[in-house]
Amino acid sequence: MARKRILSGMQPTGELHLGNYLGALKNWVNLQADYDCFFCVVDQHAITVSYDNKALPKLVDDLAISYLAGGVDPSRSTVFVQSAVPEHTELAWYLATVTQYGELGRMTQFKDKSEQTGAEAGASAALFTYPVLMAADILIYKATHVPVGDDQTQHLELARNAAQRFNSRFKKGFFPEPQGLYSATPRIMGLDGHKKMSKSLGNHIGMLEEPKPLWKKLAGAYTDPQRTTQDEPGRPELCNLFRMHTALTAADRLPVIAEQCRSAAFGCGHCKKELEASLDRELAPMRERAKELRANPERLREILGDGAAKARAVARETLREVRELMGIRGPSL
Ligand code: AQP
Repeated sequence: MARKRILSGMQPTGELHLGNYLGALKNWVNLQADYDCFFCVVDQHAITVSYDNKALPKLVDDLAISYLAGGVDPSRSTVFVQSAVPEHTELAWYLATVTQYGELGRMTQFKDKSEQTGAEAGASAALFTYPVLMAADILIYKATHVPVGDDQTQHLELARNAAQRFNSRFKKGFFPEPQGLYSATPRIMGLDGHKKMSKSLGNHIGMLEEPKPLWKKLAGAYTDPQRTTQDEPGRPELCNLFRMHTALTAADRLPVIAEQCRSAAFGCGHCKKELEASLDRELAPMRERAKELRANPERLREILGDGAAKARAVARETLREVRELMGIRGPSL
């Protein structure tokens, strides 16, 4: 039986942070053993809000380097850039015909992002239809599973609805209804504790951050708001840093750290020092791999070129079938 297929992507909007890594990328790496994986850099999503066109190409390369440095293995997974496979945008148009305007209006990410960039009415139509392109990214590979953080749950539901409607209108069972695959830490909060960790909010620790700035940020990070002094007991189950420990620190240390917090045996500074050590164990090899990849741009071009060729072969075939089902002539007819 064919292996189940995964598609996931991230936007080249800045350095990856611990939320992206613990919520999604670490999960991608683990899933490579059991799934046929497609991982893309979604550059066409990044242009839905104001962006720097001169900086974008480098951001795309940096993000691909982060995928590879984080453990995505191009000999097992297909790694590519979204715009290298133009079939995504054509399928998005077809899926827009089976997506409801009201559904798009309910997307909370559209509301959040349009607020961040000004008024909703001034937001681009591309930001509004972003989830349709995301549905196309997934369905063009007939992916069965999508590993993401929990902020993507609503978008994924829209992709499932589009698949269902397309199938019931044109061909039963044509698209799988993609399911989310969530890591054990599907939501990492920002250093300020108020919103999810986000590249654009500047409340993050970079995945490839050097030890000194990393510690500076960690030292100032928000923990349990009720614990204002070291003598007060903490609530690890509500603390963002304990959540990070669960993904990064040895399992036998977790009950010990939790108890030290609850009993106020140690303060948050102590807990942060142990987290710093866990982070360094995990991130130091990634920083090394990223340096090697940055020094070898030809290798990156080769990986992305091979990935795009593999992805395109699959995408072309899906699109050929879609056009045929929908009665669209397309370029080859
Ligand atoms: N804080 C988070 N906790 C857990 N998972 C997260 N993800 C993002 N933030 C967190 C997951 O990372 C993947 C890539 O996200 P994206 O690049 O598509 O954009 P995003 O979700 O909008 O991430 P950012 O950092 O918030 O980017 P900006 O600020 O540019 O919009 C997704 O799987 C997401 O769930």
